[in-house]
Amino acid sequence: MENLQVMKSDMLNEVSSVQNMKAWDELRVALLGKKGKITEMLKALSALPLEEKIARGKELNVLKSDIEKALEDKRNQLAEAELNAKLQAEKIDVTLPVRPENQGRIHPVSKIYEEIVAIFGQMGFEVAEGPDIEDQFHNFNALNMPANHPARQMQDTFYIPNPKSADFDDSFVVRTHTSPVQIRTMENKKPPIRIIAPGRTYRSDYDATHTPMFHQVEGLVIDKNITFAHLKGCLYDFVKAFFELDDVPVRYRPSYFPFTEPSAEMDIGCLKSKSELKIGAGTDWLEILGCGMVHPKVLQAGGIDPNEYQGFAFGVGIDRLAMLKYGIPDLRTFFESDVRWLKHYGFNPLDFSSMTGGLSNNGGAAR
Ligand code: 2NL
Repeated sequence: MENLQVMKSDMLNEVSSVQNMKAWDELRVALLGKKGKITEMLKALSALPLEEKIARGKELNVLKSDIEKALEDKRNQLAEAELNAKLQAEKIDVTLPVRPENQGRIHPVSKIYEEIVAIFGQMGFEVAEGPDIEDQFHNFNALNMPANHPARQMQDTFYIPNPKSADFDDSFVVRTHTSPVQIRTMENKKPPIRIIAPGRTYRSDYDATHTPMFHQVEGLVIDKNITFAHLKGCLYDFVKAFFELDDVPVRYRPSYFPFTEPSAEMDIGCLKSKSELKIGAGTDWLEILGCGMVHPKVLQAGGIDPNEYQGFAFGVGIDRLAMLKYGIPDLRTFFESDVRWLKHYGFNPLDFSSMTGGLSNNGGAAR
């Protein structure tokens, strides 16, 4: 009968010289499979006399379990080597620059948003944010727009039912402007207040210059002795910075908003021709934004004493500014997520907007 010690060391040598999973499996079958070497030896036990059967059986079982253990260790070793080889082969250098054809683009609305934040940020304004879904107090009542005010009419405002109340006055709205953010700021902060509230707003309207979701920035300044002159100076500086011009003719036309008194619309000088719109020169005027002195009732609704404090506020459409600054004719294309459109009108993500490093960098879209 074969010497089991010699046989075992031969088998262990075979196991350790296996190079891959295929060879490993073949060896496992050759040793422990149905017709494997060890299996055959175990089968042969039945022909032996009892004494020998017991002694040889013990030895064979030890051999079998040692080989099984060696095979298991080898399998783990091969699996680890295989994984390492795969990781090595699939290694990518994440520090490499993106291929130009795969590079993302910054949406014109995001670009204008960044520019506006940069301009007002340098003037000392903070950015305030609030919920898109509002109660009617913050969206309407606090802004001197009581129930039955025409602006609350169903055709403009998207209402959301209140599951806890059947009373229509308790229903919510998706905010029709970012003013409720400013009401919430007045409720929570003591003057002086200097904030801009940029964000999404919603009205039921749809054509080349109106989409049901659009973007607005409102600004609010509240302190002692704030006058209309502060408003004019602030907005004049804003339009010069925004259009990147040393001087821009501006004029204010009387207007009406429920939340400001007096109210005005600000125009800037421009030249309109068939093919072009030139900002900053010429005999035409272009409406840019609405503004005014905060109505005493609005200050009161925000918990601020109008006998002690005054404020000015303004509101400007971000999408409209983007259309103007970059010559984009149809607002609806802003929200179609067409990658070709974004490639054409979008901006390089690495061109940050700042007041010291150039607002729009290339003076236009990076193409
Ligand atoms: C426009 C006009 C405006 C405001 C928004 C405002 C907010 C508070 C108090 C007073 Cl909390 N006013 N916002 C004021 C004047 C005009 O927006 O045409 N926007 C596109």
